[in-house]
Amino acid sequence: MANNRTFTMIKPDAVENGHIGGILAQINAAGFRIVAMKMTRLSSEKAGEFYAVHKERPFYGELVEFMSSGHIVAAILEKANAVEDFRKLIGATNPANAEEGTIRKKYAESVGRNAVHGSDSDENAEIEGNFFFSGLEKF
Ligand code: 3AN
Repeated sequence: MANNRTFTMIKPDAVENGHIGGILAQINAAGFRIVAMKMTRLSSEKAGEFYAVHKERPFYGELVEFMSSGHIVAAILEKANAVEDFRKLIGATNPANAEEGTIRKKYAESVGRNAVHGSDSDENAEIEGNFFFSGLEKF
């Protein structure tokens, strides 16, 4: 199968709790190549834009506040079947339902503070990656 790409963020909870290294090691061990990566912080305006698809959901305000509360690490990852395999690696949105050994099972605190983001489709991976990275920043 041809390689394709997904987009991830290590969220403020995991950055603050010192899990950048552990999460990146698990991502590398699972065979993903890092195409682009940066540590940054979202303003509430930018976080709102990134999560605009969830605007009508009851947790939107909480999500935007949390995602702009601290630093995040954004990255584009490449591998065969990247989107689906990465979602398996991170586990269910709610860590209480995530399988043993998944990133969210190990590092997430709750459904809101759930350590990592993973794109849900090839199309969104492209949109989300382009939200953070220019063509000159992707390798
Ligand atoms: P996923 O990130 O697993 O695709 P989505 O797309 O349903 O999950 O939700 C987007 C983000 O919104 C999640 N990563 C999580 O941080 C947050 N979220 C989802 N459900 C809730 C909830 N019930 N309460 C607070 N935050 C939530």
